[in-house]
Amino acid sequence: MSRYLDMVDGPEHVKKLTLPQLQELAAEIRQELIAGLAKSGGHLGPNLGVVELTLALHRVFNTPRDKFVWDVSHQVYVHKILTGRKNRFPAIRQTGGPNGFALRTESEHDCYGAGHAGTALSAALGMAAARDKKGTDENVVCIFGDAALTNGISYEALNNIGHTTKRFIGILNDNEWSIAKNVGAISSYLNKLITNPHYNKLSRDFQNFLRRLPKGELALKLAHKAEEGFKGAITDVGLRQTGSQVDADGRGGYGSSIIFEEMGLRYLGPINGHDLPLLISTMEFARTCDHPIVIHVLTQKGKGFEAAIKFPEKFHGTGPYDMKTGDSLPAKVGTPPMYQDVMGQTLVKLCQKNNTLVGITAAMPSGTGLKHLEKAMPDRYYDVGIAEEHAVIFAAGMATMGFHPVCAIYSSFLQRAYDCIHHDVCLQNLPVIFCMDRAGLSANDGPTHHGLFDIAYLRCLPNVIAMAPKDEDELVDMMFTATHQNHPTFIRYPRGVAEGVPIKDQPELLEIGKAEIIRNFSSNGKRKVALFGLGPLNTLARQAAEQLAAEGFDCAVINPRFTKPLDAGTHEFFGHAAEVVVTLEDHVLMGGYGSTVLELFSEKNVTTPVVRIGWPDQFIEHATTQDELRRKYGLTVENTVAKVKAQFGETVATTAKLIEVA
Ligand SMILES: Cc1ncc(C[n+]2csc(CCOP(=O)(O)OP(=O)(O)O)c2C)c(N)n1
Repeated sequence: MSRYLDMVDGPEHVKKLTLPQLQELAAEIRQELIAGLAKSGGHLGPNLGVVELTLALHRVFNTPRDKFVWDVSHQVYVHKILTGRKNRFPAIRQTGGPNGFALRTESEHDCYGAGHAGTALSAALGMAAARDKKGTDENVVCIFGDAALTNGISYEALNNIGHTTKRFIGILNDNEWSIAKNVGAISSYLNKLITNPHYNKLSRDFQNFLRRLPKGELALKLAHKAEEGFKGAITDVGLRQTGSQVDADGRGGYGSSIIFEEMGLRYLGPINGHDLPLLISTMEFARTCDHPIVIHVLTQKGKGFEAAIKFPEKFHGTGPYDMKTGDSLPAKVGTPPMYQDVMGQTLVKLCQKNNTLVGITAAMPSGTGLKHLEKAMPDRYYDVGIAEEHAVIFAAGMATMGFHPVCAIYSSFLQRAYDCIHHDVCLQNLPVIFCMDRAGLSANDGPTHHGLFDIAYLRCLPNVIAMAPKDEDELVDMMFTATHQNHPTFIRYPRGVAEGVPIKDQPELLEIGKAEIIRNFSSNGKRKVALFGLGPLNTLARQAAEQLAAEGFDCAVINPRFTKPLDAGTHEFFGHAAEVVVTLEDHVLMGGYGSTVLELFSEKNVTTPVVRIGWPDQFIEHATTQDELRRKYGLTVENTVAKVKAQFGETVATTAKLIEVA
């Protein structure tokens, strides 16, 4: 049977369908999402929630002329399907397929790229201001989730909108979930807006607008009915937090006012985000508004797929799953633990012995592994929302009072808190511990999520101790060691499964700034190569050493452990002793670990050639696997061996090509 989806390839087709046909199309898109992502994984729940919303947007507005700015933009799959990328959609987040986020280079319908949360309102306001300056009349529509309202930048934008433009359409996509359950006062406040009829704002002029539409009265009645029904539905399935509701007293903390209206935006809603006719009418109304407006839309994360409704956190961003049951594919027996779980479980053990330790996450309890602490010791656990800057300064504050906070934040998301690291933590030399997961590639996500810059952005700051474990056992040692320091301490480790080594019962206190010699020269008269493999690339260093040894080289392998303070003595010693030094790092070469070694060698007059293996000075795209990208960019045993040989005047056919990119 033919599907409407087969006939739709651009927004112009959406505009031609009747309402019942659009509703059919919504169901077909849901099926496409559920079936497609079962194979590749991806952000299923968020996208199932915005099917009608996205259809309504494309029905009413005209991209690329009109602008849709999506916060985080993990919920743009439906938008991608409707804007010419339907055929490529099955390869989303895979090599050569569409990126999982909005990407300006991918389509003219993606007017603004993202991947990190909280940027959409500011970017959309910038576009609206530019439009006003140019005197053009395109619509700018910003779609942001309830969790975007845990992020400070969103308020910085809201503070400016009313004073900057008269035409701005915000759509608050409220499903009450961040990745985990949304947290904090704003979440309770949104709950109040929804559950208290006092706030319901299907205002008089909107009602008049609906009445003027053909069959307007009917639409209005339907709107109310649908809304009531939806409110009932969400209460029934217990999606809303209860308790903590306070009486209205006028303003502020006990607020009875609508925050958006106080900030100069008109507020409309809440409306049922799965009611297409109502969504369409509301957006048509918004298009006519000569005042900034926010439409509060209620959606259900995972709608249409039972498992995703039941387990919103798992299906926020999922790996492949069984389409019928929603079960994840079973891990192979003997698969090593995930780094994030090692970190989370270790923190629980450390907290049990040390009362000064607490864990802080910026809305990522599962991804960082802090969910283990949340479960075991909830009074030592803080989820501050998508608020990395706040998380870091909050940690600094606790540290001034004798606590030893552990901030678990992905490497790429920590970038946002750079000034806080500098101004609040390092300048005051406070003992905050940073556990930076996803330091390295996040292959499916791509450049917004690759954590390839932290060595460079941290090593220039005084007081910093920065480490990278070669395996999960060393991660535990480093966490233990960090709890003994009175300085800002950073530990970077990669995404995903660890190396599979046993973890000692008792962690070892590491000497700060001391490298580990894994394999020394055997002084057998052969050509000497010293390989310094940082973090997970120590494995690569060991493998390259084995191959080089088999080909007539005398190899030493060193685990640097610290990028700051660098073990100057060990680096200098092997720098002098070797004929070629190799540094390997899962980080950009520019400003990274290899650069640190070069600086040291320059200072100490070590003139031995240094081959640096790492990521080039460009943003690395997404791909199906990390290995593919490593092969493409030369972070491989073959390229390492070839580059070493090239230093000795031996050329290998593939060397030249790989050197260009590595
Ligand atoms: C700066 C930053 N921190 C953390 C994240 C991880 N993250 C991705 S989506 C998300 C939750 C988004 O929730 P919401 O905006 O309400 O959208 P929903 O998925 O519920 O539709 C988080 C925390 C991020 N993308 N950026």
